[in-house]
This record gives sequence, structure tokens and C-alpha cells, in this order.
Amino acid sequence: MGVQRTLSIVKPDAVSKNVVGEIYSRFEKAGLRIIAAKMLRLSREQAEGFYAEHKGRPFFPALVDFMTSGPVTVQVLEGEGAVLQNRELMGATNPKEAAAGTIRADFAESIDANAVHGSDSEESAAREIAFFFSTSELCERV
Ligand code: RTP
Ligand code: MG
Repeated sequence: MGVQRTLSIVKPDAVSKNVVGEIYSRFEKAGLRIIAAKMLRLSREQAEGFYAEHKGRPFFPALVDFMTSGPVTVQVLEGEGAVLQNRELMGATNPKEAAAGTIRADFAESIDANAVHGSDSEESAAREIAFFFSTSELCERV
């Protein structure tokens, strides 16, 4: 699989709960390196653009409302098989179905307020990283 990069978001519910550091710690303990990071509040245009693949789905308005409800942190994670590894750390979309010990099982409230986002493929990762970061903002790590 090789070294990959993936885009991660700590969503407004988890920022509000003050568990950004605990979530970052899980990435680091799993061997993923944070090579770019920032906090911002998404505009509606940004949230709609980021989740454009879901436009028209019944949950889309609630998703945009939630993602713009408070600040988020966005970060690029790098490591062996980073896309799948991050998805495994996150757990299932619905925290009620998320495996014990996953980020969503431990920190998420509901399928809407589910603590984290992670790219679902290498193709999504490339698009999502470019959505938030310029190439010069991605820091090489040794
Ligand atoms: P994410 O994109 O946020 O990492 O989540 P995901 O891949 O696990 O789930 P996805 O299918 O991409 O859905 C994006 C977000 O929309 C909300 N959602 N609600 N009510 C529903 O049936 C439903 N399905 C999805 C979730 O908040 C999910 O994270
Ligand atoms: Mg998704």
C-alpha cells in the first residue's frame, strides 16, 4: 500500500468538547504523522463544496448546518496505508455501530455529530487535501 496522505477533520462537536488533543494523540499513537493543520470555521459555501458528493441526499442540509456550527480543525495525516488506517481509528459513521475504542465510539454523540471526518479513498484524499491546503503548506517530515 505504501505511504499515503489523508485529510482529517475534527468536527465542531469534538472541538466543543475540547478533545482535539486526545484525537490527535490517537493518530500519533497509531504512527500517523500530522504534516499540516489549522483551525477554521467553515462557511456554508465551503461545507457544501467539501461534501458536494452528498448534495441532494436527505441529510445534506443538516450536515451543512452541523459543519458550520462551530470551529473545526483540518489536518493532513501521513503514514503507511493512512487512508484506511484513519478510517479504522474513526470507526463507523453511526457511533452506535462504531467498534469499541474507536474515536466515534468514544467521542461522538450521533450520526450527525460524529466527531471526525476522514477521506474514504486516495482519490478523495487528494481532492480534499487540495481543498484546504496549498502544496507549500504540507510539511515534509523526517
Ligand atoms: P465523513 O465523510 O464525515 O468522514 O463520514 P463518513 O464517510 O463516515 O460518512 P458519509 O457517508 O461520507 O457521510 C457524511 C456525513 O453525513 C452524515 N450522514 N448522515 N442520516 C444519515 O443517514 C447520514 N448519513 C451520513 C454523517 O454525519 C456523515 O459523517
Ligand atoms: Mg465520507
